[in-house]
Amino acid sequence: MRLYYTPGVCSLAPRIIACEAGLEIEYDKVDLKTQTTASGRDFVRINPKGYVPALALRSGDILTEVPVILEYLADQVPNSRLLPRLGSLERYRAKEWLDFTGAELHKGFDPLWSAPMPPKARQLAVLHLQRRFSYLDQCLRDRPYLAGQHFTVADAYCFTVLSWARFHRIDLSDHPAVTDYMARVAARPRVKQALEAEGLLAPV
Ligand SMILES: N[C@@H](CCC(=O)N[C@@H](CS)C(=O)NCC(=O)O)C(=O)O
Repeated sequence: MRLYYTPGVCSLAPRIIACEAGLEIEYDKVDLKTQTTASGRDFVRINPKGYVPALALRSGDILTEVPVILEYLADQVPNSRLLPRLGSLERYRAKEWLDFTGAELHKGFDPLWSAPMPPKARQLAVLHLQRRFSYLDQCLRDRPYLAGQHFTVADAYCFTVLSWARFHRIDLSDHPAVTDYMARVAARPRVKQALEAEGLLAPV
């Protein structure tokens, strides 16, 4: 398999899961501006949607969309607990978190990437995100990970998206359970491995 990625963006989530699951994957870096890959491929021919991540399967098929790629990767290693058993309520809970992360958090950040942004519009976008963070904070007060006691694909995605708060200078100090959660996930050895591979670990 080959993952098309850009450092630090949402494609970090599948890399984290590949590391957590011990999957052997090739990586090809995408320059989103030029739509070319480090290996010289035309990315639009790989994913006509023009965004990362895209996962090339051994069959030659291409999978896109973060939640789908994460589910596919977790299902390659069914005993890894990265997603609960297919058909169980716990599986739907984990998918509920995946969808919340995609639709409410990931897309909540979208307006902030478009520069320049009028201050009022930025303020509204941040306020909207802060409401979602408050909900997240309540949920994380009684459990270490989104879906319960075990780290799942939803945590890889949520951690990746929440890490953008620092870049956008969004204060998370009103959400202590969220900041503890971020530290907990960042301390996982395989998460560190993924961050290091994308050059995202701050020098000590
Ligand atoms: N719905 C897509 C969203 C992917 C997405 O927003 N990717 C961003 C990086 S986080 C991107 O490549 N943006 C470049 C663009 O849209 O041109 C998914 O779940 O994979």
